[in-house]
Amino acid sequence: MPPISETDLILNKDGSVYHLNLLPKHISDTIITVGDPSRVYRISQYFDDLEFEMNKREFITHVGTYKGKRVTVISTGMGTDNIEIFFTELDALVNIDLKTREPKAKKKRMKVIRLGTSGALQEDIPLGAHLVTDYAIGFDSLMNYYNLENDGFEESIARDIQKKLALPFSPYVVKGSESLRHQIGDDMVVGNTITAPGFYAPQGRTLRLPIRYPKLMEDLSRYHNKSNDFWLTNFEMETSGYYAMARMLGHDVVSVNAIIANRVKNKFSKDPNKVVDALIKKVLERI
Ligand code: R1P
Repeated sequence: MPPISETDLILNKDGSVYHLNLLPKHISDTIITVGDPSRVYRISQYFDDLEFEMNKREFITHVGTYKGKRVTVISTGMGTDNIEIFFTELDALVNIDLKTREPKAKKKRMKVIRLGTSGALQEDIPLGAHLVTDYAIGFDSLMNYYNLENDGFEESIARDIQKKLALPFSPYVVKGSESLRHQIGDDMVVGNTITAPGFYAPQGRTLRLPIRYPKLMEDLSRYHNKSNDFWLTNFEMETSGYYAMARMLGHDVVSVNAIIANRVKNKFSKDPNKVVDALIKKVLERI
């Protein structure tokens, strides 16, 4: 294999990867990721010390230690398009020799924990709950550009959702890391998460524009695959990208969600920061 070209793998002058602006030495074995850049500071406030900070676009990174364990926290902004950039560059940092531009012979398996916010699709998931995603259901188009391999169960759920909701596109269904789910989220609500390619119409919200699927939210919350007792529990905007990229690149990932809205009850948390903060403390203790 020839070395990866300068335009496929873009490096900055200091040798760091293009968007994350990080070097291999900035990557801890377990990475915590968040959507909101300000959440990086909410996490690193608990660190014993902060050894490194980087700000580049929406990718803000803090590296430090928590109770003696080295942790890298990175924000990604919103959407699976950013997750593709994040995961590809993270993987390049550990699995490609940036000097020779060749993949390393021995691949490293990273642990990545997405710590995000989300809206519940079931009445009985209360505001303030912490939900760990078992399966992600991608309504985004990222996997049109990769060859993600799915098992028969994932394929059958994807087909069933498309059929029952009469969607003009085919969603993709992908499971996260079972071991990481137990490590981080054993006492959390276990759910199946819809990843939407937007916040308003793609999640059934209407302000001024008429939307194409006014019943989307209702249909998703009522969806039930009886033979597998498979329900859909919540909406957010990144998890499918994480689970799919992790499977293809050979990493372990789990998505934990602070439930700050209940879409069925039309309720939004009075104090979302409190819910997120409780989740941050839980995750830091368990990594
Ligand atoms: C939308 O408000 C954003 O919040 C959720 C969604 O996935 C989307 O990114 O997660 P974060 O709070 O982690 O950004």
